[in-house]
Amino acid sequence: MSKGSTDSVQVGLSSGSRSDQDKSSVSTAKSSTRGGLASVARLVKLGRCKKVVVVAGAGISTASGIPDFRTPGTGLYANLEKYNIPYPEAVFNIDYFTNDPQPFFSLAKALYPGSHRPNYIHYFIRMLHHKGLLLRMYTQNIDGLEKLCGIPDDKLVEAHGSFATASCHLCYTAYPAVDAKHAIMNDNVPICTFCAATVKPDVVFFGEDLPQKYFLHTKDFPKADLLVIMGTSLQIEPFASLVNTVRSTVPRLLLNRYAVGPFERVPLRRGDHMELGDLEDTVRRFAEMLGWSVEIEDLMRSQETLSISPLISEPTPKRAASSSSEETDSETDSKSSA
Ligand code: CNA
Repeated sequence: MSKGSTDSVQVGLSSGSRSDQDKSSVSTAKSSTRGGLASVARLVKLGRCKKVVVVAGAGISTASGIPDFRTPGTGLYANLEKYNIPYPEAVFNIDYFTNDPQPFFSLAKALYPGSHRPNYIHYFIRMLHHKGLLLRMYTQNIDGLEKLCGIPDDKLVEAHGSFATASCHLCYTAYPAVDAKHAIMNDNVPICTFCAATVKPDVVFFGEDLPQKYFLHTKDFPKADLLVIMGTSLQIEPFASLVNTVRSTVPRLLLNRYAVGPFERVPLRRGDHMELGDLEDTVRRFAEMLGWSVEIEDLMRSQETLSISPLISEPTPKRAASSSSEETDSETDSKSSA
């Protein structure tokens, strides 16, 4: 991962951007515009959407018990007093980290993959792949739940990095991720063996480059025939602007608690749809409309069996509700570097 060029993560629209709380009154009025979900479900059922791009954020993981950034009351930004930092974004600021890595390490302990399970929303996206409809998922999340639910590596762009690898924040020398995790979880600071600076998981901080894979977007977004945006406030650039790079005729569906980004516009752009409310409820209704509910439940059961089996050392893990298409899915999975 190259770092130091200009294409870096930064908080977009810092002046004039509104909090989720501010948005709630506006959004409620617009929630039923254009029949949202049903229109898009109809397009999918008609076979009009075969190259679906999903753009996601922290809101897809709140149902797994991981707080997002900006939800008033429960979001991490509302609960940062314990980290003793001057402003919320400091926790992901690389200069701040250089001086004091503790706030990030404290947060990392809570976010490290291992203590949370994927939820229905993750499996819905996996089902899109299973049906051969997922062109790519672009996630801002660093919790690793997309991989854990079985979305293969070649279908996934973790735009803000992950805890799967670690390196020195100064000289970028690679450091074993498992050793970094062990140190952080035990309140120690992992130290670079080359230059003795602090090691950090390869989560992208403000001011750092996005992973090379992120640039797949230049090919994917012009090809997409449906864009689904889920659980993000679209406040962080350059990620947020991706949603404006699909062709103008391509339907865009926002599933979120509040209207965000271009969906705050009144009237909505032709082809834009949104369904506002609790994301898991919405996704369950979407799955129902598509006739996928039973398959998703089966997929969840089989995947949970698979991922828990190694932990309990079952020699031959049994899979519930295996089907021929599931086999195809698994073949893809095995190619994944995850
Ligand atoms: P954000 O700014 O906190 O926005 C989340 C959005 O999701 C908000 O608009 C919420 O209203 C919405 N939302 C939350 N819960 C629900 C729900 N149950 N139903 C419907 N909508 C809901 O987070 P973004 O992802 O937009 O910001 C990008 C940051 C957040 C990335 O850099 C991440 O690394 C970072 N982050 C990631 C995680 C994670 O990996 N799970 C957790 C917290 C923050």
